[in-house]
Amino acid sequence: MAKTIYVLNGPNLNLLGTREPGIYGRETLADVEALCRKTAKAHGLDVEFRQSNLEGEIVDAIQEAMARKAAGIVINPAGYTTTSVAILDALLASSLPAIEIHISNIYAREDFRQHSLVSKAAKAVMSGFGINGYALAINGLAAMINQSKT
Ligand code: CA2
Repeated sequence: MAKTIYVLNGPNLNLLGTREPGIYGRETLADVEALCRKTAKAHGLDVEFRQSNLEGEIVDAIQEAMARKAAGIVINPAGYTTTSVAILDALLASSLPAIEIHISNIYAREDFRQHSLVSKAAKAVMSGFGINGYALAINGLAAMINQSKT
C-alpha cells in the first residue's frame, strides 16, 4: 500500500489567488493541491490535503497523521507560524518528519513573521519559492522518507 503524506495549510490560504497576488501569486489553493498530488505521485506517495482557518483543526489533522502512521507532513502554518505552541507541540508529539513551507520569503518581510515556533519541530524550512515550494518540500520529504528506509 502507498504511504501517505499530509499537506496542511493554515488560515487564509483558502484565499490564494484572489488577493495580494504580488506576494502570494495568482495560483489558487486548488492549484497547490494539484501540484502536491502530481509531485507526491512521482514518489509513489498519496496525499491528504487540508486547509483550515482553525488552530484546533490543524492540531487534529497532525494527530490524525500520527494515528494513521503517515510518512510525513508538509505544513504551511500561515498566521499560526509565530504564535502556535499547540501546533508545535502536536508536531513534536507526532515524531513525524515535518517540512515547514512558506510561499513568500518570510525573512524579507516584517520582523513579526520571522520568528517561527513551528520551525523548532521542522526537519527543514522552505520559504520564498512561491507555490513551487510545496513541490520542493515534497521532494525533500520523499528523500528523507526513502533514506529512513535504508
Ligand atoms: O508566505 C506564506 O506562505 C505565509 O505562511 C502566508 C501567511 C503569512 O501570515 C505568513 O507570514 C507567510 C498568510 C496566508 C494568507 O494567505 C493569503 C493568500 C492570499 C491572499 C491573502 C492571504
